[in-house]
Amino acid sequence: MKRFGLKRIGAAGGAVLMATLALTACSSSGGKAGGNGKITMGFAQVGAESGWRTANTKSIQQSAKDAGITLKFSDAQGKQENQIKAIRSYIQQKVDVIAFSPVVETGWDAVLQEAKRAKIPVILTDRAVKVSDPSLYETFLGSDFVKEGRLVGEWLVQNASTADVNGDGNINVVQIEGTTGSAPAIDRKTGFENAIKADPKIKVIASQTGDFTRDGGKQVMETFLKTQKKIDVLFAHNDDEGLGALEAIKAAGLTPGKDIKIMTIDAVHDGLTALSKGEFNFVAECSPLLGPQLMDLAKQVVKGKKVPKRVVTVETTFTQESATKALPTRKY
Ligand code: GYE
Repeated sequence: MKRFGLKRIGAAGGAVLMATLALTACSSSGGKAGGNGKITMGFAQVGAESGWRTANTKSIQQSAKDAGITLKFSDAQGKQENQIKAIRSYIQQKVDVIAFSPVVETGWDAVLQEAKRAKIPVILTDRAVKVSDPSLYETFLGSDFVKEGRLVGEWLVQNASTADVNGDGNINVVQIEGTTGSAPAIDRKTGFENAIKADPKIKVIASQTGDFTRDGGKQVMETFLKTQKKIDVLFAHNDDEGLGALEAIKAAGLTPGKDIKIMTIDAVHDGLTALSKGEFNFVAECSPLLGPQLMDLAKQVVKGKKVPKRVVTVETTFTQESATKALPTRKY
């Protein structure tokens, strides 16, 4: 079995990906279409929980059209059981390739084995799974969530001198986590908490899930504001949670960005707007524009070509100045 290295490819790096794939070897397994036949993809989406997800769905639908791929799309409304049902129905419909963004990491072995038995290749997009047999999927396309969390933590360590808002010598962080059990929530927490170990003054004093939604972020922040006396910093696992938290902070008579420093992940338009206004202080980017790369990968696996097991999107980080510059041309 040939080994493939980790490829780092930007959201607009389809050309690089194609070049990479062209060099890879053919395998005998894979889908039935290919050649000039039209490919049908079944895509099981998480839901519509955030601005990121909306942009991701649009990217997938548009790219399928552009690539001439017939897309069967389902929205699981945040429930794993719905995603499993959708995948089973794609297997029954004998689609050429199944792609999905797994709501949580575990519990996929059985349904992925069914897809394998039906010889339908599976591509993971955005979020990872934990399965006993890695041959149950062809490739995983998405961000490095541990790195995103680390970049946020490193920024806080570097800016610690301005983050002790309460001036008591400690930097008290509250964390609003993403969906419990999801790869981005697990990995962002790990990356962040490891990075802040560099400064013993920085402590996570409370951490709770906001399920990646505005409402969730607002509710959790209300609880934090009631139960925690000295909050210096908020780390929200996505922009929407941070935007919900802004409402709670303002309602408590505090000024976001000043009385509480705020760091988030995603960098969708609304998040960058808050950053540009000084209501957020730092945002790590997570690109939702995975559609073009997904369609490229789908065409390859349907032809039975081997593709890199992991394709990582290249991302950046934003401060107030760079957010202000990026906003006019921001695509999502
Ligand atoms: O950060 C969040 C969304 O899985 C990377 O899911 C994705 C996350 C994203 O709901 O906004």
